[in-house]
Amino acid sequence: MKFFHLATLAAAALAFPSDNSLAQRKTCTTPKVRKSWAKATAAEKRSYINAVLCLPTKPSRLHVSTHSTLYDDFGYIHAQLSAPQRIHGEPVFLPWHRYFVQVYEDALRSCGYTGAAMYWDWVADSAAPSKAAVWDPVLGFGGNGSDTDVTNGPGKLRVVNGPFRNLKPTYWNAAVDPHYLSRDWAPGHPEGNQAEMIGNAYSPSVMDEVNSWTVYEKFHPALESSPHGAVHAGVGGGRGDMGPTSSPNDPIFFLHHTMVDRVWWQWQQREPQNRTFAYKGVRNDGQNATLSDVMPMLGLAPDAVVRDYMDTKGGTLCYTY
Ligand SMILES: *[C@@H]1O[C@H](CO)[C@@H](O)[C@H](O)[C@H]1NC(C)=O
Ligand SMILES: *[C@@H]1O[C@H](CO)[C@@H](O)[C@H](O)[C@H]1NC(C)=O
Ligand SMILES: *[C@@H]1O[C@H](CO)[C@@H](O)[C@H](O)[C@H]1NC(C)=O
Ligand SMILES: [Cu+2]
Repeated sequence: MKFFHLATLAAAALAFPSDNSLAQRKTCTTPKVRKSWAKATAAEKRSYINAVLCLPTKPSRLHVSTHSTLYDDFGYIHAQLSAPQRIHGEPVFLPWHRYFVQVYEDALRSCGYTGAAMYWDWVADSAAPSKAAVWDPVLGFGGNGSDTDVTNGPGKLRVVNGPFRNLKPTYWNAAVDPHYLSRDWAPGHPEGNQAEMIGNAYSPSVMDEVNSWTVYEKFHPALESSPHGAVHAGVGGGRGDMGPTSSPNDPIFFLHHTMVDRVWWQWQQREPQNRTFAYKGVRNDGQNATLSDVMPMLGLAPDAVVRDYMDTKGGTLCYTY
């Protein structure tokens, strides 16, 4: 926006939380622009993939298992924070995953990546998710797992193509269980009116319903349950890494969650004065959620306060879509 009406400024001042206390609010003058994978250049994709492949060469920040690396820290803490459940099924779902994606982007940067996080626009691909550019075997994440490859043993379908075919995550849920990256794309059931990879649950018409909610306490659960959950189930199936609580094992997790974040950001942008700091609902411990709630990151990064992750161009964040 080039200029602001006085009235808009006044409304923003009113909506801005009075107890905002972040010690040093940085100014965000040149936000990074997060792109769709399908629209990124080949050089950008290569650079992203190479940074992902560098993560397993970096030491774990958590040192909880002798096997694990910085790559594994993400699956590990996501699993730890999911049992008991502290990051899903409650209002913190959106800001916690926004923070988590940022921590990952910063980790990629420590591996030489200079771009921003990227997203998989699964709404655009919902009619034929298996054909999406993100699954490209050269400039993408590889495809469905194989049910003939036996290197993983039963129960996990190894991804045998693409740059991540030799990636070996350490955890499955919270247990040490080294295995090759796995996927089990849900097949369609035409007779049950279900599309391949459950694409019918993240179609444009489903998104219209999600986006029609005007308050956070309705919008958040609608986004988390159907589109978000269906992408996990559609990619992970019963025998893939996107299913269990260690789902950040699959590098597509971060493109999925950047898309979830983009849907939230677009919703916030529709009425920025009212929605940037809109945050409401009941926590899993029965208390009402507040902007002062703390988001745990278990040593991978500092714990953070929800308020500082509501505005993608304020607090510690500086990006847009
Ligand atoms: C993914 O692969 C598994 C194992 O071969 C198969 O059962 C499933 O139908 C495949 N999914 C899709 C959408 O092709
Ligand atoms: C914010 O919400 C109020 C009350 O629901 C509404 O009257 C107003 O139009 C909204 N402001 C903007 C900028 O949309
Ligand atoms: C949560 O807030 C509502 C009002 O919005 C109030 O009625 C309820 O008692 C609060 N619950 C708790 C546990 O504080
Ligand atoms: Cu999650």
